[in-house]
Formats: sequence, C-alpha cells, structure tokens
Amino acid sequence: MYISIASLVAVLPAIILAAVVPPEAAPLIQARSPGKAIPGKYIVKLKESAPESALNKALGSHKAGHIYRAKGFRGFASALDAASLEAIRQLPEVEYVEEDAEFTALAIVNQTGAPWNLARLSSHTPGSNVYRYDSSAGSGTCSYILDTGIQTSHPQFSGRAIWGTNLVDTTNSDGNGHGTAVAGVIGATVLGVAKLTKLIAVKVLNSSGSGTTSGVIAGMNWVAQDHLTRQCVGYVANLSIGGSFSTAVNNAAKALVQSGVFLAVAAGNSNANVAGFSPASEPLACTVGASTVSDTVSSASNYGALLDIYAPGQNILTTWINGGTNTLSGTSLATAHITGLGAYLLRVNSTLTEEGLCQYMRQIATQNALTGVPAGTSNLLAYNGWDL
Ligand SMILES: *[C@@H]1O[C@H](CO)[C@@H](O)[C@H](O)[C@H]1NC(C)=O
Ligand SMILES: *[C@@H]1O[C@H](CO)[C@@H](O)[C@H](O)[C@H]1NC(C)=O
Ligand SMILES: *[C@@H]1O[C@H](CO)[C@@H](O)[C@H](O)[C@H]1NC(C)=O
Ligand SMILES: *[C@@H]1O[C@H](CO)[C@@H](O)[C@H](O)[C@H]1NC(C)=O
Ligand SMILES: [Ca+2]
Repeated sequence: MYISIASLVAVLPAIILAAVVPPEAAPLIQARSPGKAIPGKYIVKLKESAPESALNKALGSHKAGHIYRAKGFRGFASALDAASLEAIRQLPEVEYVEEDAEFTALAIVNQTGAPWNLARLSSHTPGSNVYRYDSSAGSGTCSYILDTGIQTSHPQFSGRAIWGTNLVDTTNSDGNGHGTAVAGVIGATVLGVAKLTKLIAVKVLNSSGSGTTSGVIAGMNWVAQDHLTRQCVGYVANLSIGGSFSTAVNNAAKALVQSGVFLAVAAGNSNANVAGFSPASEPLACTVGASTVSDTVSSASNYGALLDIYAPGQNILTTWINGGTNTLSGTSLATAHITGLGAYLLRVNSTLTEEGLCQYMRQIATQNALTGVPAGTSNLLAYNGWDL
C-alpha cells in the first residue's frame, strides 16, 4: 500500500489522542445528490464552534482542491487516502466528512402519456397526462415491500426486484398479485413513481392475501435489521396491511421508523377514523389515504387527525403477476405512491432524512385540492416538487 508522508503526519496526532480519550469519529456522509460519488475525494466541514486555527490543523499538508473560509462553512475539499480520511474524522473540530460528487444539473424527464396517478404527483392541477420527475428516479435507494411477494422477473422491474425474505411459506413467488401491484406503483419502469429504486420482497402474506399479526411484526423486524447490512442512499418500506388497533403492531412500526426506515402505511378502506387501525394509527408512520381521478376522497378511505397525506388510489394501472398489467383501487395503492415518492425524494434531495420525510411531503403537498375531505383531516395531496 502506498502511504504518503502527508498522511503519516496527519495520522500521528490522532493516534496519540486516541490513547487518552476514546475518539468518536465524525460521520462520513455518502454522496446522495444527483450524480456519482468521486472515489477518494471528500469535503471536510468543521464545526461552527471550531477556532479559525482548526482549518490549518485539519488541512495539515493535504493538497486542498478548495478551501472554505466562510464563517458558517469552514473546511476544505481534498483527495484523501483511507488513513488520512480516518485521521481527519478523529479530529474533534471536524463536524462531518462528505463524499464529493460529480454534480449534474437536474435533468427533468417528461413522461408523456403517463397514467393519471403518476401525472397527478407532478402537477398542482388535475387533468395532466405528463409525469415530470428528476432523472435520478430513486436510483441507489432500497424499497421494501411487505406483502404477498413480488414477481421479480416481471419485465417492468428490469432486474431491480430481488427476494428479501419469506416469512409465510417456502414458495418464493407472488401467488396473489397484490405485492407485485404495489411494487409496480413504487418502482416499475413505465408505471412506477421511482423508476430506478431497488425493490426487495418481504413476503408476509400468503397467496390468499392472508397473514398473521405475528408474521407482519416479524417482517418489520426483519427490515429493521436487514437495512443495516445494505449500502443504499435511502430506505423506504410499504406496509398496507390493515387491521384493527394493535399496540404490538404500532410498536413494531415505530421501531422500524426509529431504525431509520421511512414507512408508509395504508389508512385502510373502512370509511372510519384511522385511530382504530394499526399500523395506520402509529404517529411515526406516514399514513396515506386515497384520492380519485376527479380529486375527491375515495369513499372507503379512512380519515382523521392521524392521516398524513392523500395520494391517488383509484383505477391505478400497475404491474401484475401474468407479466402484464392490472387496474386496482384502494388505500394500498395510494400508499405505494408515497413509498415510491419517499425513495425518489431521498435520492433527489440529500438533506432529507427518513425521519423528516413525511413532514417534508406534507410541506410540499398540493393544498386544498380535494373535495370530500372529512373535518379534522388534512387536505394534502402528494406532490413530487420537481419544480422546486
Ligand atoms: C420537460 O418539461 C419542462 C416543463 O415544461 C421543461 O422545462 C423541460 O425542458 C422539459 N424537458 C424535456 C427534456 O423536454
Ligand atoms: C393463507 O393464510 C390463511 C390464514 O393463515 C389461511 O386460512 C389460508 O388457508 C392460507 N391460504 C393458503 C393458500 O395457504
Ligand atoms: C404496500 O402497499 C400496498 C398498497 O397499499 C398494500 O396493499 C400492501 O399491503 C402494502 N404492503 C405493506 C407491507 O404494507
Ligand atoms: C431539500 O429538503 C430541505 C429539507 O430537508 C428543504 O428545505 C429544501 O428546500 C429541499 N431542497 C429542494 C431543492 O427541494
Ligand atoms: Ca404520521
């Protein structure tokens, strides 16, 4: 291995320091903005509390491509080998190190002749048939689909759908269709919201579409563990399994969100308050109601203060287990839009976190577009913010 003098000099103080106080390394942030990470190049940001002298200390003898001296943003950009990177992360004055990335100007894709539901996500007014989205399209993100499985070989998944785990039987396929339909709205090449996300099947429902509470909890638990082993730029999960209120289901959903996964859940199709359903009533989940092509609330959609956002959920054209397509309705389909939108936004905006995502979606949503919204429920329709 090639070790430069510069990196040895930089490593030395950190080793001495480490002997005294166990070091807490500054976080290394992956490049997330549109574009590719540039191998071996980093942006080092100092803490605001760091004295001016800290800049020279951190810089050492590294050859900086840029030096940032603004009061609110002190640091530098430089090529760093692994040892230097580690040494810099150990400096107490360093707030974080981020991978440098090749930045491409946002390229908006206009998908013409798009199904109404995709077009609705990128237009503040109804009637459009163009779906506008950034070309990053959720690439690098991982979407978990807790459902009946996925027909991973479907041509519209272009090899992006994989098997995660099967918690109901030994048949690693979707014998029902529901999971494949949900996966299609999230990430099918033509019919999906986030056309480049990776789709991971977590089978918790059998071919009759039935499962158990314990099985669904096991599925959420599996995702909470599994995502820690993957290198994705964002993690989202879709759970449209409706049931009456269950403390255990709500707690499992909460734990999944707290582990760092954005979780969209269906409000349910009982025309009742979501407070009586799980996991729809878990506040940390992003709870989704269904809207129609004429911008009314679907008559069966649940409602209430715990409903976060509406998304299209009627006559949704999506992938089906015959390798073709099918048209379905319900809050499950609406949920899949929010899962896909989550993957899309985590890729397109590097400052977003899984935790803050639902609130951000509410902030950029189209307001007061829907009729028939019950009193006490937010009149917010999902929007992808392509023009922000
Ligand atoms: C897509 O539509 C937007 C808005 O009309 C426009 O600014 C952009 O140039 C279009 N992009 C392409 C590639 O046609
Ligand atoms: C699916 O699960 C339900 C409930 O556990 C069960 O009643 C049903 O027989 C199962 N169906 C199949 C095809 O295994
Ligand atoms: C994902 O969303 C679809 C649509 O709501 C739903 O049918 C499915 O059950 C959801 N999966 C999970 C695990 O919630
Ligand atoms: C990215 O997300 C942040 C919130 O984390 C928001 O303030 C900002 O406006 C977003 N940027 C764009 C370009 O949408
Ligand atoms: Ca919520």
